[in-house]
Amino acid sequence: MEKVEIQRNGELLLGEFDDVIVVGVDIQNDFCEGGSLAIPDGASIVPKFNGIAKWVKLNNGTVILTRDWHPEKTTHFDQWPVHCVSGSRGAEFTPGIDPGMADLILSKGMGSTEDAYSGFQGRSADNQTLSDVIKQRGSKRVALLICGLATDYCVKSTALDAISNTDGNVEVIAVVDAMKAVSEDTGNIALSQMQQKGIHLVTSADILSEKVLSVHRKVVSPDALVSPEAEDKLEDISYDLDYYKLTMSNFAFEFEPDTEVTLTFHNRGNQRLMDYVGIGNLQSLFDSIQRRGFSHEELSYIRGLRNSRGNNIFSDAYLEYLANTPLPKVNVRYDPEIDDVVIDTAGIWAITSFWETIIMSRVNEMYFQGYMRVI
Ligand code: VGL
Repeated sequence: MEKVEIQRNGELLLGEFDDVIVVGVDIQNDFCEGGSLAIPDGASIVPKFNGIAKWVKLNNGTVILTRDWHPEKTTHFDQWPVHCVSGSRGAEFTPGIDPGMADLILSKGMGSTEDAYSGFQGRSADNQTLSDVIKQRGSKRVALLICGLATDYCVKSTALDAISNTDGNVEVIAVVDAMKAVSEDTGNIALSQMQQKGIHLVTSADILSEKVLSVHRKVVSPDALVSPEAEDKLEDISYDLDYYKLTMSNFAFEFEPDTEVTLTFHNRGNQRLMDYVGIGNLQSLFDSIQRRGFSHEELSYIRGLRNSRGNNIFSDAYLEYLANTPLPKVNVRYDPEIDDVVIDTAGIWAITSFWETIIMSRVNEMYFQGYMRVI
């Protein structure tokens, strides 16, 4: 795929969208290893597709699977080996693809003279088409992600149809590592043709890192229960602090004022964190806590803390330090190596250490919010 230039510049290249739809084209047994029309390494896209599909779900988007669903006799088989006969094992989705996660399954090629390479020719059990689904989004700005098998046939045909069937509010995005071609040469030609028609070529890591696009999220907090004042308080640093953290920071301030630390947070749980938390959501939360710093109220509360003898615990010098020292920036990123989110920050120990509790508790909170929604 060396000739294909992946568009990537570390910026939100395509900006923010109102909605996202992913189409997994024909990820079926007959197109994978052991199938009658096997595409080399066809099944290797399954984890890539699933990663994208979960991210789409997390963003309240729509997951669509298409499938070839041919009759036993069709003129289509004059050109191709018999494949994906409706109801056969070869027509089943490849192991690892869970049809239950799809919002819609579109079957195509059901007529006896119908090739139906394009997903736009598919219909659901209740007779919906891909065009219907896109039209239902009205004037919303929609990101339409295309993955699947095979790049040089059904994927290409679906992607090009998407361009001719949609208006300017739909961006068509091909996820190049979540698709495979029958042959590498025709696959590369197909990708260039897509690019020439205005289809964006990106990798699944580009999508998961939210560097190419983000989706406007509905607020995930139990918003109805949170008043505007309480919402404001959620950005308080002390919302996540215990007394111990202040004592530690005070110690660092007094005795190790120049010591720098780097904090890196990896998920140690056995669930993939990114299935539950949005990278963009976390980043913007940490950015807003960072911009705001300690509030007046928080500082005066800390100033008022007294020990059992009635003396102030924290010195004026320390309070002044808290008031005037910004928290370092936090970087939330997708690490393709571990296929999950990594969070890091670095700076002077006395101030940086606050992030430890803030990050841990916010990630946990967001994880459980996501958990309650995903399940
Ligand atoms: C396909 C050849 C024949 C595909 C379908 O899904 O790309 N290729 N039928």
